[in-house]
Amino acid sequence: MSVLTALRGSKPTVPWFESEHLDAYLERSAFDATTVRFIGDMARDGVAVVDLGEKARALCDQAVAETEPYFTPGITRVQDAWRRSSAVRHLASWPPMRRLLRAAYGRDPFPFQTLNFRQGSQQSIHSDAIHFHADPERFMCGVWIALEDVQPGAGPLIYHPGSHKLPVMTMRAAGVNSPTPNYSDYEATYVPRYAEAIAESGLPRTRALLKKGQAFVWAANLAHGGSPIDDPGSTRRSLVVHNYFAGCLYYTPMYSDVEAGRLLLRLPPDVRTGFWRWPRRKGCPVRLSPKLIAGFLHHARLGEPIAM
Ligand SMILES: O=C(O)CCC(=O)C(=O)O
Repeated sequence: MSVLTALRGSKPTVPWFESEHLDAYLERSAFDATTVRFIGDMARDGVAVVDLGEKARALCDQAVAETEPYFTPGITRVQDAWRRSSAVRHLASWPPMRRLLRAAYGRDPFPFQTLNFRQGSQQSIHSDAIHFHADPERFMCGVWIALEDVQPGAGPLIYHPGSHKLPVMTMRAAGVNSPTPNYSDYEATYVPRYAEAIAESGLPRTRALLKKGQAFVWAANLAHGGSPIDDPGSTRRSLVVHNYFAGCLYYTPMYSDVEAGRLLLRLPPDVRTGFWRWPRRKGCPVRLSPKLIAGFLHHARLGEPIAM
């Protein structure tokens, strides 16, 4: 895409903060200092920390109260609590965050999934581009909100600044030779291969010790995960909001053969409205199989958060 085409108002095919035309975009946009800093942090590190303010901090307490009943023994995370918790829905749709994401990506963001954690997740290092991705690529981001101050022993989020610039690793690139990869392939092949690739990159690892009401935004391809919990019994209450952007194709790379063009498509809901955002390719709506639509409708009809 030429700089003129890129700046003329049509939807960008690369998020602005990852674009070679970023300087021209910033020059023409006259954003305030906070937005410029946010975009600069995303461009350099693939992450940015944003304080959501006092009203959001009050909502953090409400989100904890509204999700606590789901955390029965053995349950470590609750998916899509936004369907029942107004505090989770409000935090996931926080307008200042929406404005920052819109400025950094150049397309309208929409939150499509929430995850609540009570303790540290201890998840292996990964890029979200293996769980949720888009065409054009990289139009996805995570917003991790601290619902309480994160203590060093409570398994803080860990990440590798700058790793968003590495090539996106697909299942095939990780060494999975199957047209229909599955979760075992992810654990047995992707996770160790991805860890190797990050070690080979030499990028340092950092911990995110956030305060309640701060949000940690990561680019689609940022290497991140949960560190071990050193203080057993400690809580690390957090809300992760996964966002897509308007007018893209949405799919699950872990179950796709990206190189062969066989994508497991998604029909993501928009948390702000509860309605679906139909996937589009080059501006046109794509056809989804009736089976796929039925699966998503079934999940929506139940309307219950999933406790895992
Ligand atoms: O909260 C964490 O420890 C990790 C969350 C995460 O990796 C994710 O939601 O993709």
